[in-house]
Amino acid sequence: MTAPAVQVDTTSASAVHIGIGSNLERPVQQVLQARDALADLPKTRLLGFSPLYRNPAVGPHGQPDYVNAVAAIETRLAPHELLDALQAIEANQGRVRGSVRWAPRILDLDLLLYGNCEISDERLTIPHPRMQQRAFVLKPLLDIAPDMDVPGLGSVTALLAAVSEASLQRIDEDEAMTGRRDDAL
Ligand code: A4P
Ligand code: MG
Repeated sequence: MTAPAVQVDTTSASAVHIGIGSNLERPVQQVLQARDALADLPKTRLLGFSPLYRNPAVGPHGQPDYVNAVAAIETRLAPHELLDALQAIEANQGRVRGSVRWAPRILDLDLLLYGNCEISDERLTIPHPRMQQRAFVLKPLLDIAPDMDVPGLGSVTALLAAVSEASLQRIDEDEAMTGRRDDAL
C-alpha cells in the first residue's frame, strides 16, 4: 500500500491562513459572505479577519478591480479536506470555473499557509506558490499576523518590502460592514 503524500496530525488544530478574492457580483459582499462561511466550517474556528483591500486585477486586461482579504482560522480539517471545503464555498457562492486563466471570478479561496506544512502534489501546493509576489495577499496577511514566517521564504514583512503595495486601497470599515460601495460598481 502506498503511504499518503501528506500526513498532518488533525487530533490538534492547526493555524491556517486563507486568501480571499472577488471581482464579480458585489465583491465586498462576496468576501464578507465567505468570511461567514469559513466561520461555519466544521472542526474550525475563525481567529481573525483582515481589512479589505481594493486593487487592480492581475491577469487579462479589462476586468473589474478585486477586493482581497485574508482570514486566519484554526482547524482540524486536513489540508485536502479543507481544500474541498473551500471549493464547496466557492461553488455555493456561484463561482463557475472556465478555461481562461485568471479570468474574473465571484470568489477565489486560496490556502496560503497551513501551519508550517510544505505540501506539493497534483491538487495542492502550500505555501501558495504565488503569494510572495502579491501585495494583495502579503499586506492583509501582515495586518493580522505581524510576526508570520512563510516556510522556505522568510518573514512576511521582508516579502512585502520586496513588492509594491501602492495599488492597494484599503476599504473603510463602514463600507466593509455594509458593502455600500458595491452598489456603485
Ligand atoms: N491549488 C493548488 N494549490 C492550491 C492552494 N494552495 N490553494 C489548485 C488553492 N488551490 C490550490 O485553482 C486551480 C487549482 O489550484 C485548484 O483546483 C487547486 O487544486 P482555481 O481556484 O480553480 O483557479 P485559479 O484561482 O484561477 O488558479 P490559480 O492559477 O491558482 O490562480 P491564483 O494564483 O489563485 O490567482 N488579482 C487580484 N488583484 N486579486 C486576486 O485575488 N487572483 C487571481 C487568481 C488572479 N488575479 C488576481 C487575484
Ligand atoms: Mg485560486
